[in-house]
Amino acid sequence: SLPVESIRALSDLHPKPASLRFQYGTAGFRTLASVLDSVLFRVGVLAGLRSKKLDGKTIGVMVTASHNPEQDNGVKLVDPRGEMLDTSWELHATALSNAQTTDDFIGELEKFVQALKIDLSKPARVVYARDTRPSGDALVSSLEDGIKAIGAEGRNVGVTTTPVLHYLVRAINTKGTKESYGEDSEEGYFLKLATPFKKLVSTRPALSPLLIDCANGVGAPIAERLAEHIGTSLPFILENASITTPGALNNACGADYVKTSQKLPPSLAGPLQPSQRGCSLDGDADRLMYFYLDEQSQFHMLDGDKIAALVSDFIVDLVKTSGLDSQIKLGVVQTAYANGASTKYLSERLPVKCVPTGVKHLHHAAEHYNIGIYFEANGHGTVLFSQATQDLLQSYTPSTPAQSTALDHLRNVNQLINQTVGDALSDMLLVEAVLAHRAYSGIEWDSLYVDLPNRLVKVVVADRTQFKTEDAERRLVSPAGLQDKINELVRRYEGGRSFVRPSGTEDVVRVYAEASMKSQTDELAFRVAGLVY
Ligand code: NG1
Ligand code: ZN
Repeated sequence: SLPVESIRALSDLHPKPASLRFQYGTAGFRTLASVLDSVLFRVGVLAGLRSKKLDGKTIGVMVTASHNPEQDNGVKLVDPRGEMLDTSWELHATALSNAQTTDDFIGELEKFVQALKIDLSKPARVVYARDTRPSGDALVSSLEDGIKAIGAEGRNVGVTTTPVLHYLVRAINTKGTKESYGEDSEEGYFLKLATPFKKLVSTRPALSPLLIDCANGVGAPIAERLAEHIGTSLPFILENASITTPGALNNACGADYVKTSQKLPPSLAGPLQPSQRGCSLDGDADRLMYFYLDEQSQFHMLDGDKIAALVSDFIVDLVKTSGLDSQIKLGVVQTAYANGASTKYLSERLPVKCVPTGVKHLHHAAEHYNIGIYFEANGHGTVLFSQATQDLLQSYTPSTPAQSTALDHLRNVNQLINQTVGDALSDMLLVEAVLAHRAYSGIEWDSLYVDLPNRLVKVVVADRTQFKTEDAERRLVSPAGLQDKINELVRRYEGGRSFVRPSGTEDVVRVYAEASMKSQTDELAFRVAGLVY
């Protein structure tokens, strides 16, 4: 039965603030750090129960608020294969976090254990980490109380990136099996990335130094250690690496700043030389944006869609050259936020599917291909190789030297990619390897297609739950009649496209617009926003 006494004693130390309602959304729980104490405690208990439900497999817990401001924090659970928490458990997490008193919490737990038939005699294991936020330490202590209350075994990884934690969960759970993912340590992670990267670029001319904007977050120390493993094959120049300066995290820097403002972070105006490649990580290093300044010092952004185009082309070519194109089916998954020009470019080359916002939707859709490539425009993405495809890559015997080389490259690409979740550092090495093979500079990569001007605006509304969508969020079904008005407006703009959806992470409605000309795009976005407001 439940260790009620231990849960009660510890739960009383972590009371839920009255009047607050929490929600496990697309990015877990995320809000002001100062109100998250009870949530962290309860997530600790829940992680233990999830582990028991899955026969003692290790569950991950990441304490981060990614690209959000420094005063925010958040927490999300990671399932045994390193993937996002199963959707059905999001509701359980929400329910448990909102129980008002300790008694309510224990009552909810008892109902829940019974309904899901959780065998409490099973062992429970939880591995956890946090980003660099000053609030992280105390929140981890609350989490540890929860892990202790349910009698689970905890392993603290300390301060690391979200993708490293996902990697560790998979590595721990596949240890000693044929699907082994590598050593279950940060060292194992560095080797997983560095070894195939060095092989991939070994036959290519040396890469010029890459400037990395670390968003003043946890990407900085992890990139610094990765650099030691990568050595001279790719020199890193780390910028915005001040992880102890109060208020610096994600402030006017990082991947979200670049994508949202479509500007170079002001701090990089000196360090970034014309023609040099630069990239930005977000606060937990799971998003990546590239950019460069041209000879006129004009800023050019290469977002998740451009990464998808670059990487897809490369993998399509390798599959073809290796002679495996009849056996390996590729596909790309995007959301409605993908630039229309990228969708057009990709659709001419391979199947493209559009799904609702949220990594879990992209990830699951990508699993339907032998090799599934997914990237959100904001720079979060990865490439999934099915187990059968990985087995095929191992067993296949090439019949020409060209096939053999392509096969080696494919194996290394497979190895280099963190397939559990979008990983800025893994994706960055992948991009660099492709650029080396293509002999592309930023300019050549950028010219694969020309982005349509686009604009994203937030609208604060009285009740965002009134906004309901269909067709992968591209059409509103509620409020009634609104979509017709949007269509009416869009028709008046050349190359116009616009859609409206409620955010899953903020209390706002987002309006996206695209058109052939910049001025028209802004006008369309603001007119649609006017309809919504
Ligand atoms: P919402 O707030 O639901 O739009 C945002 C991003 C998503 C995803 C999640 C999770 C945009 C427009 N939306 O979701 O792509 O990254 O956060 O972090 O970028
Ligand atoms: Zn992030």
